[in-house]
Amino acid sequence: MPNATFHFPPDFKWGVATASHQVEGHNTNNQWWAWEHQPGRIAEGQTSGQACDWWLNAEADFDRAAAMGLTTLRLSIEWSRVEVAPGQIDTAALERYHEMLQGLRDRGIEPMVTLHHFSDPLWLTEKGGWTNPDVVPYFSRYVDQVVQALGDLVTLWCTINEPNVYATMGYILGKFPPGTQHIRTAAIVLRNMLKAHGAAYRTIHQRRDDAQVGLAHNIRFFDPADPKRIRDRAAAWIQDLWFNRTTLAAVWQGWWLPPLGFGPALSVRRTLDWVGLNYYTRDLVAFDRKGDIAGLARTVHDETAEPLDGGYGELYPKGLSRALEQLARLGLPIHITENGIPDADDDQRPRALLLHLHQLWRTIQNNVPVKSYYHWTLVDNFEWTEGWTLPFGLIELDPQTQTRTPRPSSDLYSAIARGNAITPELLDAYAPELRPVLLPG
Ligand code: IFM
Repeated sequence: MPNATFHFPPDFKWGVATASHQVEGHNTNNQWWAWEHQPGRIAEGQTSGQACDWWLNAEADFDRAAAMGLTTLRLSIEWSRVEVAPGQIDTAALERYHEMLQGLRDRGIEPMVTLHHFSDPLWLTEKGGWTNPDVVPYFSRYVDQVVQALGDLVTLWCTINEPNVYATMGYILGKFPPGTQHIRTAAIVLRNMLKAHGAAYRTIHQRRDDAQVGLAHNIRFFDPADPKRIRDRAAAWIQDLWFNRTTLAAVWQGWWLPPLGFGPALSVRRTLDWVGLNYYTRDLVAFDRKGDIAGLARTVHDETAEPLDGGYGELYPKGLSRALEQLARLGLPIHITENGIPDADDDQRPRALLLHLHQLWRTIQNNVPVKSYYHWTLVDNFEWTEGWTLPFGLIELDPQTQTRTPRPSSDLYSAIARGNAITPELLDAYAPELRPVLLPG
């Protein structure tokens, strides 16, 4: 099939994903702002500052998304703006979010709203953050306020972004606030996040019959560095259990897996109307008692694979179809809530985008019900511990001047979204080396 076009389903949606702290600017009332201002926490001592200026002018980027032909956009609500102190709601902040969501609707863009994406109000941190079991009712109380205020404009709700990443980075690797390295605390945090998800699921449905509620789960593959070494296989299995399996076992099967516990998780069972996949890369795992992964292992990379910039991992598009096939077993609609790579000069992104979307197309042909794809991200934004050094945007941003410069990938993505297909012409124009790979013969 040397000239085949890969068509996506007629109702498929194309979008981009963002998060409040990464784009809004001046989120001074959360734990990330405090963390950024401690010496040595962020690459090159950078801070989020004005970020992408969305609090004042998200609409300019909504115009860009609409001009690209995108039909959906995922953003998050900043808890620390909405609930400035325990139980104290800032109605002006909710009004601003309402205005932003109306702005998306007016441009023909359906919003997906995330309720928690890594940032916590400082008052919550002072109460122990997600280690405190009271976080479950606190989160529901905040969610209830948001759904009352914004529910007329939102159907797609994402309760929590990547609970596994939040718990791993903040409580095992110590790279995110609060910088803890303690597995038992990480397990408490993840368990509380999943309970909070379950409670929020019910809260949202109590307010809105039309709501479709899910969470964004990051799947990362942990394959043994040497499949013949039983200790590599065991170390990979443990990482896979912790990172990939515990979350869905709880919120879908209704079962706590170690180290979260062992036994029924009835309060959170079946609390998904859809499942979100954030997919980026995979690790090869070598058993190593002196390794940086909890004294269990170290990560190595496939020497034949293309490395991603900034040590972000390896280019592994096949992982997208592997992850989707795993999620398909849940029997739920799937949204790809994030996928992208860091690439300042855009020399890798067009190829990576085409390879990932080809894997997506193949998976959809096998009747896996994927409904939408959200590229991470529209405009370079504040990449947490990596600051501004890992640019994921289709559009380049100079955070000092707020100048935006579209990268070639933004035209490619726009053409795919508008045509709802990958055509041979796009392959030839953006990654001719892929033609023999994707269109052999
Ligand atoms: O920027 C992050 C996002 O906040 C969560 N998922 C991964 C992205 C890229 O690292």
